[in-house]
Amino acid sequence: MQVPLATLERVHELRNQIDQHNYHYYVLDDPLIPDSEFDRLLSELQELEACYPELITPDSPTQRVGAQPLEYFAEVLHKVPMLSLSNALNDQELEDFDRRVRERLEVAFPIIYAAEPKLDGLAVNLRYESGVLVQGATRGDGITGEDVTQNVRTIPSIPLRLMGSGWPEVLEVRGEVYMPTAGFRKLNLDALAKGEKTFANPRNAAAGSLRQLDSRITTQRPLEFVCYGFGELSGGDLASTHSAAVHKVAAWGMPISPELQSVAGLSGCRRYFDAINERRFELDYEIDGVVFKVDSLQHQRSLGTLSRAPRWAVARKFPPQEEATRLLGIDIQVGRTGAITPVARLEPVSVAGVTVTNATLHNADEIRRKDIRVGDRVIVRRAGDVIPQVVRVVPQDSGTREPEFVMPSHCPECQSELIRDGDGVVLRCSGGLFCPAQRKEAIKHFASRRALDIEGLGDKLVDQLVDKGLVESPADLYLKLNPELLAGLERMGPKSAKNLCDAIEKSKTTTLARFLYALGIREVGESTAHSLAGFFGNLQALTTAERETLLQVPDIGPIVADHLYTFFRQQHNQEVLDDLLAAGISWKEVDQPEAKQTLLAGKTLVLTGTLSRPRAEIKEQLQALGAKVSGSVSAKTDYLVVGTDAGSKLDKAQNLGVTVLDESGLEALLRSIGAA
Ligand code: 9MJ
Repeated sequence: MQVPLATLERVHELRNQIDQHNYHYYVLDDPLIPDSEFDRLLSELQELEACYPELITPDSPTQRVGAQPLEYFAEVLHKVPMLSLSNALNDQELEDFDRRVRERLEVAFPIIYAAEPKLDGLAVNLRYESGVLVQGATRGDGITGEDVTQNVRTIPSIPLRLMGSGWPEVLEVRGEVYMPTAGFRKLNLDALAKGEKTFANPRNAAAGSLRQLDSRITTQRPLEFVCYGFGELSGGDLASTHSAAVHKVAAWGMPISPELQSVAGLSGCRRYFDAINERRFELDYEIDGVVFKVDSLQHQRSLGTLSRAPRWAVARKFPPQEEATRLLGIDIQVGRTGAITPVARLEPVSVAGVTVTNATLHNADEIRRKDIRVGDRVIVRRAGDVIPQVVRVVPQDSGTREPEFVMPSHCPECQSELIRDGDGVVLRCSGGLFCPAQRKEAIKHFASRRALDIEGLGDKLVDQLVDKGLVESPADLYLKLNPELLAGLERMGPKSAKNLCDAIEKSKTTTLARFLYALGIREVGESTAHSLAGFFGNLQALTTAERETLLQVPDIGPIVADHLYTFFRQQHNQEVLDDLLAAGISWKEVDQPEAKQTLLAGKTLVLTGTLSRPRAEIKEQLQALGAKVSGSVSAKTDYLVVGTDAGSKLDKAQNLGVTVLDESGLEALLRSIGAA
């Protein structure tokens, strides 16, 4: 059937429009039209292609949805080998690298390096011929990889054809396919809910998703791509520096790292490394270091490669986050609310520069699932500020192992019976504040920085105070301690005793929200405490509130309402409150103008991108107005506040129809309620 000219033109027009919108949505993070309109364009193209199948080309945007499963991956021979990187594991090795480069090039001036984060995913080669994606291949051994064309086509940020003009006839773009952390978490949560296998880390998830014979599975996985290099190039040239070449392909629609920078000399490299290391856990994806590449391509050519790695590049790796060590024993820890956690006592090991001697084992089910036994060699992981955890057991050589660990039936601290929580996983000590462990934790929480902030009252000191029977409840801190008594304790001189007494005195002036948080009521975190303070305005109204009233507080559901109601009805807790107030704890009653209550109270905001004021400051201001500030965008988010360089959160907010405010919008909102 002859295709009418008008149809042909429309198909071209639709493809151009869809490619443009895809680019704005997935690469620039800045969509031009609502999703519904995009869907309409795509459906129209699909319908036309269904009527005239001869119009379907591999670079049509309809071809991203996954194809028939393969039986195996074909082999791809890389014409230009895909190199790996040599590592610099410490600053000295980075210095050595820079010196070797300068010596080989015989230059005295500082070398300009292109600096990029080192993504932890899977290296791929994308081959474009006349601007059209014709092949995607994994690195494999660097010489032969696997043909994963069907799968890379499903990655929305990878252009199926390049934008603009002037591309080399053959252009091989190299980079990393990776899975952003948020997508990885969601994938694992969904897998858990379905009883399926989870992935150990985003790298494995990316690799497992890209090496799927069925690309209809790959298409459902949240994969992304960044370009950081090139393979074969013919029939055209790119630029004279690495960074200019990368920016050139970016202009043709290729995603590149927003962190790519040129830096000068060793000192520039060090500064870049420190800056990225600092922000490492704020990034939306996992990285294991940064890469420095001699920026001049001419210099790269004269340096050449050494076996499998170029002499012109180095990966300055972060210290490893996982180490092997021996499990010496399993202790039982009793938390503030009585929750029992098995804790691994480890042979001390340095993980990413911090000595780890303890790690959480979560619960008895986890110990059983991972088959962890005392005496085993185990892998310990530290990520960000979270408590180290035992990831798995290193396979043992010898056949003899200790017997399986058995959880106790009674609290090791107070001998009260341990009972299973509602969900059946968590064991809890039934001793309440009779249990010294719970008493200590309650006092530590009360004094912690975000609660009453008693400086100098450390964990060890609280342990001593409780063990010696000097303090039984938070109120005792105010009623029973004095400088003479404190000075008699271990590691306490007269000066620190006096300082501590001053800090205790100072903590008496606080806010209602801090006070509520300090009480350590189950499930009442800082944000809930702020909501409660904003809603009730005073303690009396809260302690006498009925369940129904509590349920009217924004973000408080039946479980938290129940915890609150029960807490304030217990004679013992009422006494604690009375004692604390009698000890002189006080706060300014906040009167809430009508507008403040209605506009932001109970609203959930998310902050993203770089803002002109410290995030913590904005957060505190919003919370004081009764708003909740959350770390991730969901359907429950009321406002997303975006600074510069907003990333995937903006994307998600727009998809969910969440109101997006820029900083001036937020300031206007605050002014309108008299808060700015
Ligand atoms: C990663 N993984 O982010 C290279 N890489 O360059 C960056 N890997 C690389 N560059 C040459 N940013 C070989 C590998």
